[in-house]
Amino acid sequence: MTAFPEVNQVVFEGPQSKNPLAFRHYNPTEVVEGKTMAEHFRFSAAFWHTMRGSGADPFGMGTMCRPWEGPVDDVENACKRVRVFFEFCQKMQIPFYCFHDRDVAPEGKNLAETNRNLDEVVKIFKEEQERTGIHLLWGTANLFGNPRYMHGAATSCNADSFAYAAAQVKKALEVTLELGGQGYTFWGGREGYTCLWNTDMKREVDHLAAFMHMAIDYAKEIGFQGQFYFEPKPKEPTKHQYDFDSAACINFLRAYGLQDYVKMNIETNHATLAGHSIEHELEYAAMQGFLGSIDANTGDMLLGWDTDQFPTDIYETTKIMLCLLKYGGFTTGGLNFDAKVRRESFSPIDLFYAHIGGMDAFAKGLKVAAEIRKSGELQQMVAERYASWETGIGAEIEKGTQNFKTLSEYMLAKGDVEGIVSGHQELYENVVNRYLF
Ligand code: XUL
Ligand code: CO
Repeated sequence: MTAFPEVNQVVFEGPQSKNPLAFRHYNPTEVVEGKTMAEHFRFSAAFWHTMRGSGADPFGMGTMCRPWEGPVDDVENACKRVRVFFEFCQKMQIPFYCFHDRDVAPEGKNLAETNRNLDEVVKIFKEEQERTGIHLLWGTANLFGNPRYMHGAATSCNADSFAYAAAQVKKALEVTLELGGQGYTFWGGREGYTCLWNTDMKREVDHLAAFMHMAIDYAKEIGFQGQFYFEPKPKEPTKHQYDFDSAACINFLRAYGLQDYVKMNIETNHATLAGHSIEHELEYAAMQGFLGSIDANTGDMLLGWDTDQFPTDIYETTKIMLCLLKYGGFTTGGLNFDAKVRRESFSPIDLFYAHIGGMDAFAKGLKVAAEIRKSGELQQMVAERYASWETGIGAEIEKGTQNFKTLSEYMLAKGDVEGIVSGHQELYENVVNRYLF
């Protein structure tokens, strides 16, 4: 039985290929800067979009044609869907996947039945992992969809909602461990607020930290050694999410003593919603040792909401790969396509076109980034820009041997600043473009 009879294996055919079901740049075994492309990217497919994306939006119902879906969303149907997912990942040469608990198995009458449903489906995941060699990059729990989380989960005003969320994450951690997952992601869901009049912010943020500590404690107890990630998003669904951006998240982690256990999972479209670029978010996290994983997608600059489109912009993938290479790449993390096909792209084959486009855009970005790094041109220009810190007063300030008094004496003797040079931003932009076209 095959769900995608029109696709064999998507393979690398080279830049000249016009085959829409082949890679033009992603060649998993090609070595760039000492690692294969497969090792660099650790590509992952998102179960929630790829298998559960219905195409529904606030203005219309689902549009997707998914012939493998049965008439009812029961455990049997869920198990069948898992096999389809693994066929897809295998044909795409995608070595990892991510899921939320509720994407993969239907909720039952109560928590116990829901947990049993999940266990049934997890058996199929295990079988399929063994059959294909595909691994779980990270697991997570959906703490936002059910009405019990209308006020949030860990930050809810209702203590039972917190308790239910704890029970859900406990189970999600067990399942992630069972599947050999390499990480676990916290995304805010509804952890934020819309109206400060009815909100005790301090209490909510304290609770969020307590919740994460409980998750970490439980992970230790059961022997889950995967990496925890925190995924920033500034808004949607709440107006003010507590996990606004890398800076807010890292501050939160440090303030509550979580910094040794949690790294960042950074998503392109979320960065845009925060008024940042993805490269800003990555650089900010990475320079402090918090870069964990990436949710790759892109937004639409004209729509301004979280459209979760597949990334195709080579300029952007180049910037992402420059940052990743600079900081040594992923360890436990990977590049998860938290992206969905457009509502109008309803046929199963579109799932292939979408992922091929994303993987090729990143592969091309990697090659361009490696070329830029190899020439050393940009690094040289930046080094020259900061040359005043290499010797003299600059070197002394960095060494910590200067203070306000000595610097004042230095400046009084010198009279004024010397040696300011142009930022040459346009030149930098032209240099980068030279590697692109
Ligand atoms: C939502 C989002 C989530 C997280 C996992 O915007 O990105 O799918 O990646 O909960
Ligand atoms: Co995401």
